[in-house]
Amino acid sequence: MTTSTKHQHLTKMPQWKALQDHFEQIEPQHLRQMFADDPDRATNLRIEDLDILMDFSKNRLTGRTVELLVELAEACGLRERIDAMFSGQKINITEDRAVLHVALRAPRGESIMVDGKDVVPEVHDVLDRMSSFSEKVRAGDWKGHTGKAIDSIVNIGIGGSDLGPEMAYEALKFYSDRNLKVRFVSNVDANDFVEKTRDLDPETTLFIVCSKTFTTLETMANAHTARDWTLKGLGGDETAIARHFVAVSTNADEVKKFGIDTDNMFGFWDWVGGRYSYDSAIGLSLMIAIGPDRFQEMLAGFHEMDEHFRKTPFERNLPAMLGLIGIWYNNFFGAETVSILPYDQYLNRLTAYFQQLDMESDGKHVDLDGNIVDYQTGPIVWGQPGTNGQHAYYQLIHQGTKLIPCDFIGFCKGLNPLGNHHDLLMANFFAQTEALAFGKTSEEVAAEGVPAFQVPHRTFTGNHPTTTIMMKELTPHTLGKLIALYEHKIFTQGTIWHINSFDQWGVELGKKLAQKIIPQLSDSSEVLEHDGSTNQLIEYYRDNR
Ligand code: G6Q
Repeated sequence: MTTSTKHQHLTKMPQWKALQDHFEQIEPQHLRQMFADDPDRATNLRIEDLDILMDFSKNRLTGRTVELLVELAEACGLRERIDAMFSGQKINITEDRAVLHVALRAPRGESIMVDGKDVVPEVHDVLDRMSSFSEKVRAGDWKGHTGKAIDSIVNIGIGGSDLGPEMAYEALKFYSDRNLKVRFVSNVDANDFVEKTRDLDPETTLFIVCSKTFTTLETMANAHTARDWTLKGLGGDETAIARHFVAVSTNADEVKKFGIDTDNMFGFWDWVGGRYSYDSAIGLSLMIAIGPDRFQEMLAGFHEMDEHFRKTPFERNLPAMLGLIGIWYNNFFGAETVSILPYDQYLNRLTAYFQQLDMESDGKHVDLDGNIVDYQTGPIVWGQPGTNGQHAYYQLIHQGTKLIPCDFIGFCKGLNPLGNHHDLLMANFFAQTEALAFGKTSEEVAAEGVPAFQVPHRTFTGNHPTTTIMMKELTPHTLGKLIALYEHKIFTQGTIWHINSFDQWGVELGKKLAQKIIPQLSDSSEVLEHDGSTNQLIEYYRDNR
């Protein structure tokens, strides 16, 4: 088991103190002034690499801030931690596991060792099996029980076994086979299963049960309901299950118990965290939708970003800088949240996905040595695609009292050229970061002839920080780069905070309590021994269910 390296307390480090002192100088400055003082600001505070332009000049920082943040990253051992992750060391110390989502996109022929075994050949074996299965389904050669081709795919999973594939399917829908219906059932609420299957035909529906453990309550409940739905629709013949169910799991025993032939099981490994798993077999539904070649293009995009993260000096390193900018606001400005705003409708599930990726990874209050931290860790992540948010909550970002750093994500080309829609979308994209940074002074407002009583209400203070990430076009390849960018951003921050970004003990307690409550709901003779509030709520439910 790898223990954490000897660690100096974060807030006592000279690099941290230097940033605190520096913050005192930066905090009173306005972006308006910063741009006026430095004509090269926009060109100096940006990184262009891997066909990505990341402009961070509209942030409340200077070149000196970048230097100090990079010094902090170095002092916190970011370089060593990256090497430890990429070389398969067991950096997930509370679960004694390696953290190797980067191996999922390692090209054939590379080698990454875990416990003396090269894992890359196994990754490619599974990818090959996924590819041939996907091709069969896409070509109509995989027949259902009654001999009909499959036209509907239902992924059953939750959390990491749902959010990633769903987000990526939505993101890459443009590239998907439109003859296939692809659905994602996750909630244990029956409304989810019923609504997602109401127009599907059991004869032509394939369920992919995705669960690393194959014991998750919600997924197993939905999988059993799907089994009943299939058997009912196909006359009750148990042999139908083999044609209509495949599993993605690390738990072959439980898959067998459920009745799925392990020939129809696609494996992955304990060194892949759920929320980092959609580029493993957990992405099978996506691969069927977009085809194996496009899936491979996506993996190549991930890998490009992995290599960039591993090899590029931090001041030119996209994920490292994105992470360090986040540290600057989270720990020095005291910002509680970060808003991620993709200007692309296909990315409508991106922020929900990043919410899990970030908040489950870095939502920790104990450091790697078991000490309670005395600094802030992971931010609250939220947002939805522009321009819709502009007509809803952007008001608070512009004129509220809270500091909300935002990431704006946009593409130069739209996938569906339709009149001037894309220019309209992007005009808003550019206008928002400009308005947020520079605002509108009361003098400017008054000069427009606005009545005096309205002037304070119509003034925009500006100085609201944004980072703009632009790519040429949304493709499988660019999606891979974008997701890896945020994966490594989160890793960078977790490293600075000296926390384990790869466990999630916080979800356990609620799960255990739910198990205890299940029998109490239907059996009124079960004595309730919760707190007064919980007892009262359960009683109300029992009386009215
Ligand atoms: C992700 C989490 C969690 C997990 C789900 C589903 O990192 O561990 O979201 O993915 O609880 O777990 P199973 O895949 O085991 O069903």
